[in-house]
Amino acid sequence: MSQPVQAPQLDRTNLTRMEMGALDAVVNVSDGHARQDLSPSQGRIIHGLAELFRRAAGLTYPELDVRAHDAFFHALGQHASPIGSGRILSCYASSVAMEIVARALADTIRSVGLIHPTFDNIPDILRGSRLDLVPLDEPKLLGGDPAELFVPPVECLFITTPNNPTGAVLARRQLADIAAACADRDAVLVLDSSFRGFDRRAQYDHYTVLDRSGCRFVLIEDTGKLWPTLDLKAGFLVYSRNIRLPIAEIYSDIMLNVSPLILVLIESFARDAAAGGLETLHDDIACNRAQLRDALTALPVTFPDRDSVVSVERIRLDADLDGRAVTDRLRDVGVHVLPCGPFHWADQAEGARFLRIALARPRATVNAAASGISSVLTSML
Ligand code: EGV
Repeated sequence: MSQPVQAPQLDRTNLTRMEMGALDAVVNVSDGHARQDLSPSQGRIIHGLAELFRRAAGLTYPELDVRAHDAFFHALGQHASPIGSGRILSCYASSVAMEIVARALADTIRSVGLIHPTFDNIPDILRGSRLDLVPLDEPKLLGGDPAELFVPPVECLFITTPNNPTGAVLARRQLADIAAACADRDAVLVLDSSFRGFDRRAQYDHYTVLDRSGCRFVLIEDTGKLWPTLDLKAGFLVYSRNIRLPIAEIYSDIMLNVSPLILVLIESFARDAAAGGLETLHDDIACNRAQLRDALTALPVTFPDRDSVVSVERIRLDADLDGRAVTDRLRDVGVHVLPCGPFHWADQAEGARFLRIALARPRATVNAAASGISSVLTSML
């Protein structure tokens, strides 16, 4: 007799769908978007929004685009970025930039070495363009011999730095060595630096290092993680002169321009960041991180990313608890966090004991999350 067959459904849950489920939560420390309060000087920028709108309407798009690039890249130490060259393409979001890069890579490239773990929409986007992925373990990537990254052979390396969720940063020396290894092999080096604004150690001038190496490179930069602008943001897709990939062509399949209003907003927030706003942001994230760690000291958890200063924090469950089970129980009490399994896109079990907590939130939200985590863990032990 035939049974009604439960479709052997692949688990299509991904991190973003969990984040969507948290958008109406009482305590949402799920997504990595910037949801903290505006600082006083940021509040003044927003207060002047009508004037910004007039300025955006009165200048040409290329002018506004270059002004936003100039303010943003210089604020984050990227002084040798190709501002004004036409090789910085503004996108609605860094994920849109990534989709464009993936499609361009697929023109001539099959195999991509991708940092492991990392946020799961990156492997999903790359696989969407039928690229074959080889996991590159973060410690090996950030501290090992670059030659080993090409065993098995890959034609492209994709590295998120600072990484999400670990906050680990690719140091200048290692970047130079990896870029040289790519140049030797004519491989493309793609960096996703969406979280660099949080970490001074990631703000050395990457473009100087990459230009010197002569490698083919793509950088994806992001304004979206830093400032609480209600997701008014842009991703910037930057590429080397020698890229030999149809990036500009595919960009034009997807994008004409971003909103001029968003460009003037980015310019204003970037100038504020350069004039002390970045330090304020770093202090606020550090304070939220310290509050979270302090609130959980009595529990059997550890914080594996001791040096991380990005706007997310991993928690390791040292008791015999599954991250997914803890996430579910937390959701029942209105606290939304991410389980880390899906970040380990090639081996989810590796992430089973970790949770990720977003820190770009008002202090009260982080404190509420900490007390929810504390009581749920206590009840599960
Ligand atoms: C993070 C959400 C997308 C992503 C969030 C993120 N996913 N764009 N499909 O923006 O760390 O929570 O990167």
